[in-house]
Amino acid sequence: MSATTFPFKENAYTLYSNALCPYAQRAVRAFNLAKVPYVVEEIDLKNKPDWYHLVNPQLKVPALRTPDGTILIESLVIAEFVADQFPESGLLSTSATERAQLRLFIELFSTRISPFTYKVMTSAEVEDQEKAAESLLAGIRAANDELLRQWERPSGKGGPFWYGSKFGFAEITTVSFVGLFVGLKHYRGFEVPETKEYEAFNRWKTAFSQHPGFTDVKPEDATLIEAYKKFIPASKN
Ligand SMILES: N[C@@H](CCC(=O)N[C@@H](CS)C(=O)NCC(=O)O)C(=O)O
Repeated sequence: MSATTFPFKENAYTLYSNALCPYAQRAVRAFNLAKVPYVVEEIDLKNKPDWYHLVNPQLKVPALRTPDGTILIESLVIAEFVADQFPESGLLSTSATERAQLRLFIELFSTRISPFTYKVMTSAEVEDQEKAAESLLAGIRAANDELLRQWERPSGKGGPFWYGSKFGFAEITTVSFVGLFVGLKHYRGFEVPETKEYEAFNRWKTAFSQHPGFTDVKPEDATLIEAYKKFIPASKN
């Protein structure tokens, strides 16, 4: 018989999540940094509970049930909801211009960084891996240049985070994808060069890598490497 109800905590935020999912980590970081209490319902992606379609018909994590029973899906939607619902957290600017500028940075990760991160891992042929790595580096250089532009703006305050000294919405929505680079290094020997054109990106990465907003949620490197095995084609492994 199919499920007719699903677990949630009354009068609380219930986050359906998976600790290894870089998208779900956006939602977790948003709640942690906004200092809003929530409960996690950990979803085993290899063996999803039969009730999960009632929460998210797309069967993906993250999903959120708010105290009034509203269900939200999609990591960016959830992270933005948390920032907007708790404006005192200061996670996201209320200026339309500043939000648009930040949106472009997030978009860069969605279109020019994370797809190629996965492609470097999933490509079987070395030639395809190298092509994907070139595209990935171009995306990282674009992010580098966006950081430089932002740090010149009043809201950038010279860095090292998007909003100066504050680990905020830019980091909440992007750092888990840089976290995937652990797999790239292990399986493909890929590293971001230490040259001038990557200097701002590396400065940003060094800063967020030491911040609890990143470290409190990041799984152990060995756990990530094991999890990313699934992306590496067996014949070339
Ligand atoms: N666009 C979605 C992507 C979420 C996503 O792809 N989550 C993965 C895990 S990282 C998932 O739940 N996949 C379903 C599965 O593994 O069956 C978001 O931003 O929330």
